[in-house]
Amino acid sequence: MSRYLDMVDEPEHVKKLTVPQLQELAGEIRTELIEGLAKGGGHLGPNLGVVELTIALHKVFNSPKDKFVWDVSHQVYVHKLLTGRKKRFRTIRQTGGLNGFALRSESEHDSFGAGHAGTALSAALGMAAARDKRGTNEHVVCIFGDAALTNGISFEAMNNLAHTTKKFIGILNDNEWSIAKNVGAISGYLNKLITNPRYNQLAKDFEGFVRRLPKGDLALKLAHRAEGGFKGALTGVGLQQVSRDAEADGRGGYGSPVFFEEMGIRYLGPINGHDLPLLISTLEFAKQCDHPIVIHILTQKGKGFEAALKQPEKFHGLGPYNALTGETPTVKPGTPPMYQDVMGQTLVKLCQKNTNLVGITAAMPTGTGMKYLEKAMPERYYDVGIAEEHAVIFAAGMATMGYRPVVAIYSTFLQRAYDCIHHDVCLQDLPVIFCMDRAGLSANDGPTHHGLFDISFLRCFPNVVAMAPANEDELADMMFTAATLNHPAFIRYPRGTAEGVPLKTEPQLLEVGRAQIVQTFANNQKRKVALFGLGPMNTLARKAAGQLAAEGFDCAVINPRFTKPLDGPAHETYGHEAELVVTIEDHVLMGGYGSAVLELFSEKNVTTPVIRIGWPDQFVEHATTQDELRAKYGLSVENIVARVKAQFGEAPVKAPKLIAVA
Ligand SMILES: Cc1ncc(C[n+]2csc(CCOP(=O)(O)OP(=O)(O)O)c2C)c(N)n1
Repeated sequence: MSRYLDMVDEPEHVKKLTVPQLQELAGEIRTELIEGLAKGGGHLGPNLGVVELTIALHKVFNSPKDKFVWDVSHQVYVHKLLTGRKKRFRTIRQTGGLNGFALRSESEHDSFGAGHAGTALSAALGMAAARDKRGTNEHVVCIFGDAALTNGISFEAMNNLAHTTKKFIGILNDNEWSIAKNVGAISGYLNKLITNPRYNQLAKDFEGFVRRLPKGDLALKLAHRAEGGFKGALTGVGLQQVSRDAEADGRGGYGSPVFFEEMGIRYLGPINGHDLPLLISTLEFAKQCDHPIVIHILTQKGKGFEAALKQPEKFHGLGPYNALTGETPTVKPGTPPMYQDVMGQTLVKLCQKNTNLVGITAAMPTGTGMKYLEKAMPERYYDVGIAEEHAVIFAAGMATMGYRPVVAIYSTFLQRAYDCIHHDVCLQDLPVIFCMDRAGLSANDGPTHHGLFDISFLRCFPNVVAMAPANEDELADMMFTAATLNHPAFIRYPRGTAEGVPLKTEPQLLEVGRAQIVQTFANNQKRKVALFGLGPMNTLARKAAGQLAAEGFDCAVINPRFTKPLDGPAHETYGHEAELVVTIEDHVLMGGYGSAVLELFSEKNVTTPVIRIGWPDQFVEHATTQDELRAKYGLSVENIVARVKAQFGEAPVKAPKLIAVA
């Protein structure tokens, strides 16, 4: 039997279907999501939750003229299916395939790119302001989650909203989950709002109202009731209710929409976000509003897939799984641990001995490994929500009171807190320890998630101690060392499994600014090459050294450990002794570790040629695996060997693509 999904490829096809047909389409889309993502993984749970919403949006609005702005945009898979990308859907997050987020260059229907949380309200408001300025009439619809709402930028936008435009539609997609369970006062507030019996009654009245209207009548009725009618009643009830409910429970009342209303934003809801006819009617209503409006919809993350409903955190974003049972492959025995787990378990150990240590995460307890501390010592653990700037300044505050906060944030999300690192931590020289997970390539998430810039943006700040462990054991040593420092300390380590080296029972103190000489020159009269491999790239350096030795080179291998302060003597000595220096880093070349080496060489008059291996001056795309991108961009043993040989005038055995220095 043919499916509606087979007939639907563009928004105009959605518009042609009746509501019952669209309801069937919703089921088919869920099946496509569950089956289509099983092989490569992706953000299954969030997308299963927005199926009806996305269909309703395309039924009611006219994309790309009307603009949809999705916060984080990990929930745009259904939107991709309905906007001409259905045939390529199963390539999502794979090499050459669709990106896992909204991407302006991918489709005219992706009006704003994202991957980081909290940007949608500002971007959408900017679009609305531009529309008003140029005098056109398109709608701007901003879809943001209950966790995205906790982000500071969202509030900055709301503060600015009502006096910037009169025409703005916000959709608060509330599923009560961030990646983990949503935390904090806003989440508590939304919960109060949902459970407030009075407001629920109001939502029901509204549902009844829109449902009773015959098709086509809605706009007319609403136009007639524009000021004194239903909308006014909503506001009135909301405002009145505050004082009454404050008396009722003595704590400031049940939730009331007064928060939004006081911001000048009309609040509507909460309504069932899986009720397609109701969504369609409500969006039609919103279209007529002459006032900024927020529609609060309640959805279920993982709706339609039992396994995802049971484990919303796991199914927020995951790798391959069984499309029937939701089971994921078991980890093969002997697989090295994940860096994030080593960080979390080490932190617990360190906390047991050092009572000044505390852990802070910005809504990523599992991704960063902070969950271990949460479980072991909940009183030493803080989840501040999706609020990286706050996390950093909060840590700075704790540091002034004698604590050693360990802030674990992905490298890419830490960019959000750049000024806080400068102004609140480094300038005051506070001993905050930053564990920067996902530093380096984050292959299938793509450019929004690659953590390729932190060495550059950190090493220009005074007081910084910046490190990169070559393996998991060294990560533990660096965390231990950082806890003894009286300066801001940054440790960068990559996504995924570690190197598989044994962990010492007790971490060891490292000398700050001292590199590790992994292999010194043999002094065997062969051509001397010094390979400086930073972090896990040291494995590449060692492998390249092995191959080069077989081809007539005398190689030294150095593990720099510190990008700031650099080990001046080690770099100088090996720089002078070698005929060629190679630096290798999982970071952009511009301003990175190799650049720091060049600066040092320039100061110390080391004139030996330097080949820098790293990422070029461009945003690197997504791919199925890290290895594919590394091979493409020359972060491979093969390319290192070829470039060394080319430097000495030897043709490479095979000709890999040589990457020019940025
Ligand atoms: C600045 C930033 N910090 C952290 C993240 C990681 N992250 C991605 S989605 C997400 C949760 C979003 O929750 P919500 O906004 O409620 O949307 P839902 O997934 O529930 O639909 C988080 C924390 C991010 N993308 N950006």
